[in-house]
Amino acid sequence: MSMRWFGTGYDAVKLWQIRQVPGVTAVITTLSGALPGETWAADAISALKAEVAEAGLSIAGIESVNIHDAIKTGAPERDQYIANYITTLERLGQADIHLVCYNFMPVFDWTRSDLAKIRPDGSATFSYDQKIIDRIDPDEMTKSINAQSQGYKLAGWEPERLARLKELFAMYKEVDEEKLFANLVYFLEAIMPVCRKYDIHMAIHPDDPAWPVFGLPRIVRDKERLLRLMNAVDDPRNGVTLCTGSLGTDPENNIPDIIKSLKGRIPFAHIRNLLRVAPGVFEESAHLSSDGSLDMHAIVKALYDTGFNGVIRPDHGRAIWGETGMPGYGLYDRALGVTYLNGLWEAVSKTEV
Ligand code: DNO
Repeated sequence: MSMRWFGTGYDAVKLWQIRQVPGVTAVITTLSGALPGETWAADAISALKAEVAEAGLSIAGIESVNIHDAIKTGAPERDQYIANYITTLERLGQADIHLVCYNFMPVFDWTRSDLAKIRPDGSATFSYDQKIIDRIDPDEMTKSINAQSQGYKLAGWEPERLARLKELFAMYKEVDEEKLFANLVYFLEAIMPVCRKYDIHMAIHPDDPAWPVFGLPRIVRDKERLLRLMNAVDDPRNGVTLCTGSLGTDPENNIPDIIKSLKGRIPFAHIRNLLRVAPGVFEESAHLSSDGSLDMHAIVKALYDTGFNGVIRPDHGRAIWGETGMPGYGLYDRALGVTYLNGLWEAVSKTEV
């Protein structure tokens, strides 16, 4: 059981606080200042490791080592960026880090229309309404997300990269689903040797939400596409971050069934609930099954039944109890999520069949 931590200077939550959440022994972290495409310095990785160890925790994995758009679009300079990525993986492997989460979403990482929707209980949460997204352009959405970030750098929303939005969209003009898929396979094949050498499990994060946004292709969003990717590069180190909150946006996705079909290929799980309000409209609920649309017991049970032994973390939390901080990543609601997930895991593992 782990929690995500963005690093000193980037995260309002402190390592010592995470250390006190029952059952949490590790963090999922990243070099928050690194831009996609950069090679990570070995001493920066060791400093991060030492800081986490100093707090009595370990690094369970990296979320994320982000992928440069040249790799996603298959631009001529992709090989250079893949070489940089391989160097970063080598250095992570040498630092005894064996799990890397990444995504292959064009231009944007996760998308939401509101980062502080007030729920009936007064908590604030992330929400999404396709009608709102359809009314605004990508530039407006970027401005709106950054305006709601409370001064924090949000993962995937690097202002440096998104300042070049028009250029980014132009890069994807000729990239459809098939091309994006082929570029992903090209990337995975190129990095598999280093992953094998250091036993690094790559865990692709599903598209969030699980459908195309702003006309950009999305290829990691349902069972069929996930299995196609697993078969295309059939190595256990080509795996999936089972993110229930992302896959769960599409009511057609049966998550326990997806978990079963991905047996052995899920090194990392983000477990979170959401409430589907109407087609294309959802909000992030508390983790509890009864608060949202997903059956969290069935999800945890499917993980248990398939022998899941990877890293698990709660996902976004609502802002509760007056906490201020990075939207989605406060301490309180995520800690409640941990406790609930630990309870489910204990119950499932002690139930005789
Ligand atoms: C948002 C996160 C994503 C995720 C990336 C993985 O809160 O779920 O930013 O970390 O898509 O690369």
